[in-house]
Amino acid sequence: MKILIYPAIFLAILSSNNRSFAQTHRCGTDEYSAALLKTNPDLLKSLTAYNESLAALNSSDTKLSKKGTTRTIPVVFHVIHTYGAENISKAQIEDQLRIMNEAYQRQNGDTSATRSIFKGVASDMDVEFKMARIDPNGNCTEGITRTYSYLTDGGDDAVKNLIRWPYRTYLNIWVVKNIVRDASAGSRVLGYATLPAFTNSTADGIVILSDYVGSIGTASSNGSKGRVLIHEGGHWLGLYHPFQGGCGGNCSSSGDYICDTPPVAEPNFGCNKTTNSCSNDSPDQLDMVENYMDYADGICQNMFTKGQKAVVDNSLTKANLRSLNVSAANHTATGVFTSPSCTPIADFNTNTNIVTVCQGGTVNFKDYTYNGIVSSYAWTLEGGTPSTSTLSAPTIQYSTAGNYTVTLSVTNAQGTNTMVKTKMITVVPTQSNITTPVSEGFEDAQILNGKWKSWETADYGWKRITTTKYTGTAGMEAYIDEGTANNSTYSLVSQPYNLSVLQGLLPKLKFRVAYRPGITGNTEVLTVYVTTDCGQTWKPLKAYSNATGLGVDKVVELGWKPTTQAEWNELTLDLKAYETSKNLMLRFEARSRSGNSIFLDNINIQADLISTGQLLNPSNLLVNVYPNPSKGLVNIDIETEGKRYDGTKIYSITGQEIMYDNTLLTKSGTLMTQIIPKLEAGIYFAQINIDGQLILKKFIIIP
Ligand SMILES: [Ca+2]
Ligand SMILES: [Ca+2]
Ligand SMILES: [Zn+2]
Repeated sequence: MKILIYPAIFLAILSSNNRSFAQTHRCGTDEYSAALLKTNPDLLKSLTAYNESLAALNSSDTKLSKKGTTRTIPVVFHVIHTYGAENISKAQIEDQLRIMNEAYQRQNGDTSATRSIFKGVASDMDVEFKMARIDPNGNCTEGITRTYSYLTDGGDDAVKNLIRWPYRTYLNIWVVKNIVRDASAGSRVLGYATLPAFTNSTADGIVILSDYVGSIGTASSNGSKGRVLIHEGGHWLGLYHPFQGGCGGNCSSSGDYICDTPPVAEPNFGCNKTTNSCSNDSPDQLDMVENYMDYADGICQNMFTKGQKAVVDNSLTKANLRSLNVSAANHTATGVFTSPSCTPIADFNTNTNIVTVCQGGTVNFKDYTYNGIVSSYAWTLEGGTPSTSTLSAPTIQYSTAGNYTVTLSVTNAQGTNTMVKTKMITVVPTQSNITTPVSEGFEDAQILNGKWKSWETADYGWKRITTTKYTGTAGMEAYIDEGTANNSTYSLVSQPYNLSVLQGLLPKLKFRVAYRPGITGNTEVLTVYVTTDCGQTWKPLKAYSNATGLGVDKVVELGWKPTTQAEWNELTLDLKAYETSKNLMLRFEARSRSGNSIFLDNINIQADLISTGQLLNPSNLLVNVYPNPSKGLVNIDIETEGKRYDGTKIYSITGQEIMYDNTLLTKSGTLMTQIIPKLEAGIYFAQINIDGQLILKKFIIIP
């Protein structure tokens, strides 16, 4: 028997998938395998050797008809989440394990649905999957880890760097919200696996969508019935798709290269039991849509075959494939035949996942503890009322503005575990003491330690940098490169600002950005949001792409940084709708396209009433308004540095011009003093005009 399986099969499948199956859900294993081969040509040798080893296998070996020894595979589910629905329950994961074990031992409830033409080859695989009960550090585990990371939005293989357990010991299964391995619109990759021939210590295992794990919870309505992981498990154990090699008369060089599974021309979707996509197979059989390794609907799939079992047996008896995973020593190491009670692992968030609140508001905390039953909770809530709690889900009031740490300790008979979230809760003042106009140049090295916040603290995302800036010594970079997950987002959140002093003065947000796309036809996106309710809701003001001012539509090398001021754009947004807000916050959200960083600097909130000239940075020239507040006259000292003085306009808080004066009253060298006569009690702005440039100063007249 000569087998000819070469990487071309993966490439063929790739193009075939893109052509025919763009609108549906599918497995990403072929695409993934092709990508691995491309980046590591050495794998070809391993793949060829593996495929040739299949040649010795015989689907009709009589021992395949007998019940053999059950091979137990220790598994761990790594749930990668951002406290959303993708953080699936233990019950849903256990439901998946039950479904897998039934399928791999032909104990599934629908074996009777296997057509009589295939009943004779249907087979028990003698495989079971059991939760690891000892983790790599020797700690007690329930076989589920939970990791908070935005990579769940489409990190694909990047999630494997967040957490992995040794691959010869455990089958690693990463559960994610989204897999972006599907480049074609409309299709959704449900999962992908590493074939035994491609096994390596960093990538080995299965990635699966959270809402396709099991048949309950978030997977209850999609019809997959837990079959996706059965299918991916088949790949992990060495099985190919029945359409892998296409049609052919020789069963060992067509289809999945197994003789009791008819070759299939292209993946079968739905559940059409009359399909015969290959007519040159010998003997010519209908497509086995019941097979777990095709793409038919979950309700349609109900069988593996003896020939497939021969392949799995091969994988489970070779040390370079999967035999170490099912060894007795490994069962001891992973504790799969024990069922200890474990110390719980503390985990929590707010129940809305929102971590900002207005001064005086309340926060409801939610318990996400896992790995064991909790007998007692101990919360420490800095800045909160009450400041401690023994409830599982306390409601806490925060009355003073600031950033506060939350700590949860959980205990049972096995022990105590503690999670600390440093400065987790931001309490926003009702009225910010940061008045506008304001200019933020990110010069403060500590700016991200309590003033501004970078929501995602991963390798990627917003960082203060001194290697490039528009002015001063620092700016901000939303760090993105070719390794950043496509569509992952990173948010930079401002301090609250009191805009009300600019009421009537047409407040504007102006800021500098620098960006160049790293990939043709693909642009990162910067979206600016505002909130007037302390971050409970965010309103998008504008999403900037290359076409709308983010950068220049010229692809540059990856890793580009601006080196001159000319490479920065100034963008302006109208804030008139928010002019009464006393605690307006801004959010700059960078969306990755796996290309280049977005740079940000010089964020200004300022009045736009002044229509001519440029608002001077008040620190450039000495301007002193006094007394302020005043019961009568107001003096304005101006150090003109010899420049021309063009007078001062006074505006009311609502933006009406009250007076204009250009009479120099006193002068001493280059210092002049303008006197403003007594005005009615209220808030005013003095717009000082020096050599065509303008300075805005607020002053208050009290009765
Ligand atoms: Ca076959
Ligand atoms: Ca056929
Ligand atoms: Zn597949």
